[in-house]
Amino acid sequence: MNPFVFPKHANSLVKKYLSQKVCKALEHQKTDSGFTLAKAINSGLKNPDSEIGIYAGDAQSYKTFSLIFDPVISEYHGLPENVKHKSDITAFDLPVLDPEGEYIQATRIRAARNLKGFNFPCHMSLSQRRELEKKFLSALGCLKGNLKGDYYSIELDEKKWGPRKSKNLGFQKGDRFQDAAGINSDFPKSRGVYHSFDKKLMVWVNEEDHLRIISLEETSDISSVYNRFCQAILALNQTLDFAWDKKLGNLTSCPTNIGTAMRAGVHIQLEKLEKKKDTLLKLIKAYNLQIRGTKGEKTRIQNAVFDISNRQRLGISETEIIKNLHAGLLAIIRAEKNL
Ligand code: CIR
Repeated sequence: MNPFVFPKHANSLVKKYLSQKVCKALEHQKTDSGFTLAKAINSGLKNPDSEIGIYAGDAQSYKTFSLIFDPVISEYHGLPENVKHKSDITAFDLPVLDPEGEYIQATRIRAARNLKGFNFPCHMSLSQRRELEKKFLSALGCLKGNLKGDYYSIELDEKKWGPRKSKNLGFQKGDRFQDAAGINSDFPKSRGVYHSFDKKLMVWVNEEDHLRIISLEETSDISSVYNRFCQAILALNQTLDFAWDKKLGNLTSCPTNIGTAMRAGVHIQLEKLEKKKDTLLKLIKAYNLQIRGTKGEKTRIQNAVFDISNRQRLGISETEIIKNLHAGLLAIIRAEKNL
């Protein structure tokens, strides 16, 4: 008998692929750091509306529990199981999409990174988080030029102002999916945000992944945002050794983020296409993009402002993602203008 009982109406990928046979093969397995199948799938067990429902507790989870991770990855990323990942983080120029700012309000690129040899955030003790925070403080302190900035500890900020008044700088405590996975443990201890003095580079420390590196601007200049992103990643690569796999690319807590671990997107106001959802969805599909709510994942669309970003992160390079996003947004803006 399968010892894990998923909610009746759950429709997650983990429920779909955790057959009795797979369960039997994995239920007593552990990674070297002690991560188990029960911990990996707790989020899917507790949240009937999980789409995926599984998190990795360390880099080795992807190998130890490959019988469940591989089919989930294959279905989510829509790729054959034996695909090899490729990376290309090279700055280049593209025409500005919406120079008058009629549609695009902001552009943001983020990537997740986890340090090689350390447990991932759903499987970390406070002392491990403290050790990482120290390492990251020193690595971030080496950033130069336009990337130079300050680190704000959420822990100290909340101590001073209380959780409600803490500025948090966009860093939120994880949602109930992340909570059930264990990502929120000891929050807000050892959590923090680095931001460059011009506020165009942010780095979240000890969130869903060890690092979330974010380049952002309130413009539609994708090249400028991407070029800063490349600069930051390449600079951090000099001092930090990130968890990487030949086949899966960057290894992340959530299997939806592996590969480039990158989400590049815009906030775009599409008043006409909002009333022509079919046309918008066709374009989204054609360019392999995805729509999220105005305030992030699993939120509503407000004032016709869509968060549009790349859907594919595995088996495609960072540079290809940017070119594809640019082409897709051009087509979407053209369709909005023609309506
Ligand atoms: C879930 O399983 O639904 C959540 N843990 C979120 C998964 C990542 N989000 C996404 O693919 N849109």
